[in-house]
Amino acid sequence: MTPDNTKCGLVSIIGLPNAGKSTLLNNFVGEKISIVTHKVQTTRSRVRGVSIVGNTQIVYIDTPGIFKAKRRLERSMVDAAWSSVKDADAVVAVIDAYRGVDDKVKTLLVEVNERAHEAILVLNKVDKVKREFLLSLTNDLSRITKYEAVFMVSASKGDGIEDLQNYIASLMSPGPWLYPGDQLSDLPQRLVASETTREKAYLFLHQELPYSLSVFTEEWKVLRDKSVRMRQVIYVERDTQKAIVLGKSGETIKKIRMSSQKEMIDIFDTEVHLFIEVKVRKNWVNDPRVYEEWGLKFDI
Ligand SMILES: Nc1nc2c(ncn2[C@@H]2O[C@H](COP(=O)(O)OP(=O)(O)OP(=O)(O)O)[C@@H](O)[C@H]2O)c(=O)[nH]1
Ligand SMILES: [Mg+2]
Repeated sequence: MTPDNTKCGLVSIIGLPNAGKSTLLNNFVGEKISIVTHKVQTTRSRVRGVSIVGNTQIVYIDTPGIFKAKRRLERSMVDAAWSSVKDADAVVAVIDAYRGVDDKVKTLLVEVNERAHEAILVLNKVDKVKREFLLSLTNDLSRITKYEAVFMVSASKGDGIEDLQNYIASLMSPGPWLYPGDQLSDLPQRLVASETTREKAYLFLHQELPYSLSVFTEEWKVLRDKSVRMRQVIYVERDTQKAIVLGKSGETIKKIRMSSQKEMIDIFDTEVHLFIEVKVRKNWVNDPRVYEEWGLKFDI
């Protein structure tokens, strides 16, 4: 049941690629909503995750990392990130403390501070750095631009998340909740399924990952016994990339399929029979329908 005197707000999570934005979103929500890998440019579109603190509903928006975008898909991803800042009541700027401060971080922090209504600086991955380093890092950062609120957290271990989330809740304004109290995300199930397989592909393809790899869930059939028969297609742009995704005697695609299927059984809480096909589709990154499915701008 929704409590009285509710508060609500949109909070965008922004940062360079690999800073730990998606890990942070998942930790805020308490469930895996957004896929996480050790590779840059994992998140491709805006992913909403919902969290409730007392009478306050916080709607977080995980975004693609900010980088110097060249290709259409890249430009569209970066545009999605910045436009979420415009709509947000508050922005969490996430920095990888282990990586330290360089020009890219500086530019980002200044820009977020200029564009955001409320900006919060979060130093993430503090589990990986020494305390002395953190102190000199915060000193450096305070010389670049002034943030009213600075938090040090470990998104993967959960340290410092509660304080951060309480602070964010205190910034939200009175108003009705945007989502029912038990809804954690706005991703359609098909997209969740596609993203799960994309995550596994990123994890199993190590160095050889084709940048443009994409997963689409083409069939989702609920069988009489309530299990789901699912057919997915992994698109790549070249034959050589297809060979990489398949692996020697199909070993790699088998690992991807098994691992994705296992996780989906968990997520959807039912038996899943997953079939994956790898197809070459030249130039799919210039297909407007793909952008529409992901909620990304095509003409950019
Ligand atoms: N040690 C440590 N690793 C972390 C922490 N947070 C995230 N990571 C790791 O950092 C890597 C990137 O995490 P993501 O959450 O995918 O980063 P992201 O900012 O969403 O990346 P993009 O979507 O590519 O922009 C993963 O390997 C995470 O496990 C943390 O607090 N400590
Ligand atoms: Mg991400």
